Amino acid sequence: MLDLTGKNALVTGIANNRSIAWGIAQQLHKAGATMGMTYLPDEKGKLEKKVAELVEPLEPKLFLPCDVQDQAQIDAAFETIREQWGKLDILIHCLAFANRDDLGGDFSNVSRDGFNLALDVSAYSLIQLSRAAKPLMSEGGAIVTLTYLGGARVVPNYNVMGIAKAALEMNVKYLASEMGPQNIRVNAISAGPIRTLASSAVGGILDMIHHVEAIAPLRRTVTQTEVGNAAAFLCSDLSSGVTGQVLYVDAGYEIMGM
Ligand code: NAD
Ligand code: 0WE
Repeated sequence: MLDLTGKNALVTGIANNRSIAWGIAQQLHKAGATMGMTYLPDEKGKLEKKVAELVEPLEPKLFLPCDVQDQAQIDAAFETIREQWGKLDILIHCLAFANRDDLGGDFSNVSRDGFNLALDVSAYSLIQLSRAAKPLMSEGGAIVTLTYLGGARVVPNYNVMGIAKAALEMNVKYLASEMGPQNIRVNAISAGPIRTLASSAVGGILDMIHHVEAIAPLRRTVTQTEVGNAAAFLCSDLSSGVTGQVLYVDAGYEIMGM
């Protein structure tokens, strides 16, 4: 049985009710996990208030600001987790960012700053969060991140985010190797395209979704709930022998060659 009772779970990356992180948080909560969330703080605190209202039904024990570009915020968040919970069992890394201008046009036009930003927020952040979580995962743990096919194949316009996801997927393997002896498992879910705040800001996402609906073996796209269920599996004892893997939750699209 999928049972996460007694497990403390920290979920990053909830921006609204379409966020993949929200789908994951709901399924972890349903499986009995004790919930904590982090959010990206904004100047006026408007996002913070909206996200706080959204997550309320999951009775979060922790709700902490965490901009991964600010190591001090990560340190403060994990210090609070240490004080309040003592141990952490589950970490969900569900965030990415690149300059909008870098998600289109000629790939070779990406600037050094744009490249560094995408890799910093979208790939290095998994190392930062895993490093902070490691001493708190004293009874073992599960770390899950979100990736996309564009990190393994060329997807038009995904551009610098593809390089960031390639780095992220390799981070998963090196972290899994380092942390395995402490029974911390590290895996990624490669989700098919889903309409979210991040993906909707990208031109042509609907066309991509229609393409997947035509080609994928299941003839549809996947939902946040389906990604959440896969995450719950990867965070539970049902996957106790699985680490360092990329699990495609994409209605089968990845297997197709034509
Ligand atoms: P989303 O916009 O709901 O989530 C992105 C999150 O990243 C937001 O909550 C945002 O606050 C957070 N974020 C950005 N910069 C940050 C920073 N500096 N510090 C902390 N948080 C920051 O969109 P989503 O589609 O749910 O994306 C979540 C993850 O899923 C991303 O890693 C994305 O690459 C991945 N993914 C998305 C799809 C898709 O089609 N939507 C497919 C595969 C993988
Ligand atoms: O990882 C992503 C999206 C990541 C993303 C989106 C944005 C839009 C707004 C990162 N940074 C930004 N910055 C912004 O300013 N996905 C997997 C969704 C996605 O994005 C694409 C896709 C798909 C699918 C971009 C081009 C092509 C396909």
